[in-house]
Amino acid sequence: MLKNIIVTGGAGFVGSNFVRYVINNHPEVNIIVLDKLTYAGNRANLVGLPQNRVRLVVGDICNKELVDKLVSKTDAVVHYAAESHNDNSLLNPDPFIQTNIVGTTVLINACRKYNVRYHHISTDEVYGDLPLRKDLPEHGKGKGEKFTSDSPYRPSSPYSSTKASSDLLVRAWIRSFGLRATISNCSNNYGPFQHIEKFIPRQITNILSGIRPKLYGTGKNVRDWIYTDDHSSAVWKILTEGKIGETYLIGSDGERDNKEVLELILRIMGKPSNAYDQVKDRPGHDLRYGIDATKLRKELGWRPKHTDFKLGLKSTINWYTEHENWWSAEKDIVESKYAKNGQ
Ligand code: NAD
Ligand code: TDX
Repeated sequence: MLKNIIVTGGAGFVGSNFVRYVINNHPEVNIIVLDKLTYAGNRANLVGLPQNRVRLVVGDICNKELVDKLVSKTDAVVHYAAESHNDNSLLNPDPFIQTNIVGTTVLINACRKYNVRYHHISTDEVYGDLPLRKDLPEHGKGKGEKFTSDSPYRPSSPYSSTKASSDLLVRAWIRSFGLRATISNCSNNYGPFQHIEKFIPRQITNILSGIRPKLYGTGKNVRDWIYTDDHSSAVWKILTEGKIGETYLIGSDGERDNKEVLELILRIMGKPSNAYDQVKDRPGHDLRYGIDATKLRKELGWRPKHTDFKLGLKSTINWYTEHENWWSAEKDIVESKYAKNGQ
C-alpha cells in the first residue's frame, strides 16, 4: 500500500488537482509536492489542504541531490512537473528540453536507484494529430480513427517532442533497468486552477475582463476535453492497479472543435456567440486529438464521472468568476505577451 508519495509539479494545474483528489479520497496517503514554482506554479493552488499531509518542497526536478534525498524516502513518484504550454515552446524551447527531458531523467535515475514505483504523466500530443472528421457528432461519441497505446509517436511541437522524448526514456528504463513504471497519456484537461495562458481560462478571463476572446485561425481544430478530476481518478487507478511497464491512454470522449467551445463559453456567460476575434494561427497547429481509452476502461474498470461538458464548463466559469484574486495579477502580463505575438 502507498503511504508516502511525491507529486512533482503538484503546484501546477493538473498536479494540484491530483493532490486535492488524493487527499480527499485516500486518507492514508501523505504527499510531498516537489515544485520549482515557475510562472505556472502557485502556492495558492494548495491552499486549504491539511499541512500534516501535504508538504511543499520548492525545488527543481533537475537537482540530483535534492531528488535523490526525497526519492530515497518515498513509496512512489507521480511525475507531473513540466513546461506545458505549446505557444511558449514555439518562442523558446530551451526550458522544455531542460525540465521535460533532463528533469525526467533525474527522476527515473533516482527511482531506479531506490527501486521506487514511478508513474509518468504524459499527453496525447506525443502521437501528433489526426485528420479532422467532417461529421463531428454532437457529443463527440462518433467514429473515426483515435489514438491508442499502439499509435506511432509523431510529435509536432517543441513541447510535444520533449514529452515524447521523456516517454521514450521511461520506456527504455523499464526495459533496460527494470524500472517499476507506468505511463499515461491524457487529452486536454479543463477545470479550476488552470493557468490563464491556456485556451479555456484565457477566454473566460478575457470575457470577465472586458477583452474579446481570441480564436486561433478558423477554430476548426479539435481537442478531446476531459474534466481534470477524471484525469486524477484515472492516474490513481493506474498507480495502484496498473500493470508495470504498460501505457494507458486517458480520455472521456469529449471531442469538440475550438470554435464550438468558445461559442459555448460565450453563450453560458450571456454574450453573443460571435463576440470574439480570429487571430493568427499557431504554427504547426495540430488538427485533431482523439483518445481511445478502451484499455483503461476494460483492464482497470475506470470510468469518468464528469462527462457533461456544458456542466463542467459552467462550474469552471463559476470558479474563475469567484476567484478573480487568483488570476487578476497575471492577466495583463499574459495578454501583452500574446499581443506581441499577434494573438
Ligand atoms: P502547468 O504548467 O500548469 O504546471 C506545471 C508545474 O510544474 C508548475 O507547478 C511548475 O512550477 C512545475 N515545474 C515546471 N518546471 C519544473 C521543474 N524544473 N522542477 C519542478 N517543478 C517544475 O502544467 P499542467 O497543465 O498542470 O500539466 C502538468 C502535466 O500534465 C505535464 O506533464 C503535462 O504534460 C501533463 N498533461 C497536461 C494536460 C493538460 O491539458 N493540461 C493534458 C495531458 C497531460
Ligand atoms: O487563445 C487561444 N486561442 C486558441 O484558439 C489559445 C491559448 C489556444 N487556442 C487553441 C489552440 C488549441 O487548438 O485552443 C486549443 C487548446 O489550446 P491550449 O489550451 O494551448 O492547449 P493545447 O495546445 O491543446 O495543449 C494542452 O493539452 C495537452 C496542454 O496545454 C498541454 O500541456 C497538454 O499536453
